[in-house]
Amino acid sequence: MHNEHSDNHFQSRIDKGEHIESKDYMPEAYRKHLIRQMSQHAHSEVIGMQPEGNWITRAPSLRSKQILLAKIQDEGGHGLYLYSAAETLGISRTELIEQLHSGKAKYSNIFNYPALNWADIGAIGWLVDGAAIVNQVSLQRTSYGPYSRAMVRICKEESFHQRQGYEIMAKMMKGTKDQQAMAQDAMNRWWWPALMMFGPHDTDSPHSSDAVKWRIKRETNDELRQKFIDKTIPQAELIGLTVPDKDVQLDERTGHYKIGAINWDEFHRVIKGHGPCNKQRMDHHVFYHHTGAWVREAAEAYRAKKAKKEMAVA
Ligand code: FAQ
Repeated sequence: MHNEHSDNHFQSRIDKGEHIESKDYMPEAYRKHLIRQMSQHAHSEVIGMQPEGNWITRAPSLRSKQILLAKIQDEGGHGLYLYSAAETLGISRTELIEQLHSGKAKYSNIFNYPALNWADIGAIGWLVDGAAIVNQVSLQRTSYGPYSRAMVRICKEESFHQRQGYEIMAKMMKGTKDQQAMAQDAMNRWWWPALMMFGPHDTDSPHSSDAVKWRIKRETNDELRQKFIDKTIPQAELIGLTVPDKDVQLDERTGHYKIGAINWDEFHRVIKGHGPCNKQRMDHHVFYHHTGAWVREAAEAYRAKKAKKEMAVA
């Protein structure tokens, strides 16, 4: 059903701050917008397990290994909540994965950079999860009910992730000169890509006007990026790290930090598939998706057998 009356009623529900649920009327463009964003969010969580997974066997202590394992496991779980929430919009998991493999669906720019050493695990937790939280806290108030509820749960786990990363960085900054240099080097490499996670500037963001009108986005790309910058620079200074930006300065009048220009050429190159690790990340996902086909088949066979048994009892 599609008519002007339904669209007006839908928009008035959004304007009143009501949640839209999966069986409620929604314009097709709203549904498509959500499938795009939520599936890309889900893919990011799952692809995001790769750079960190690389360090599980090389974590420097049993404690740090346990913490990293728990964090990565959470990320897999976040992907599952988000795929399930996206499926309530009438698309199957199989289609979503096909879109990832064909390149139709993106995932976050940030996971196309390599995790070269243990300090990178600190930088990922602190900066990448830190940026993710700022975005996701805002998305807790997004207009689509299943997405909003997934975000509430994800945010609780994400704040532990950010602290895991900051603890690693703080510890390294209290260590030897070499450890301090490693932490600074990781900060230098992850700072700018983390700022790009919030997407292009508002003036160059094609999806923002619909997203704001439909309250999918409650704050804009630039507003959220600024929040992250204002929160993170004092954290860096507290442990003795330098922000790799010669133009950064605190505007005493507004209380906000001003930063130098972001390299948008790099951002576009990376999201078009030409970052340092795009090929590696996708090859890995495709390989294990196919290798794991028997697990999905076994789960399906188990489900069918159980359903048959229940039918027999009833
Ligand atoms: N990377 O018009 P806009 C995590 C694309 S957190 C790649 O501004 P929109 C946790 C965008 O898709 C990371 N592509 O788009 C974790 C669009 O292209 P399309 C995931 C990007 O949607 C931590 C085009 O540029 N979080 O995984 C990016 O209104 C550690 C134009 O952009 C989320 O996904 C980017 N950064 O705003 C896991 C949050 N930015 O689709 C493991 C939910 C933009 O037309 C370890 N998503 N593009 O082909 C959002 O809030 C929004 O989708 C934005 C982009 C803000 C990311």
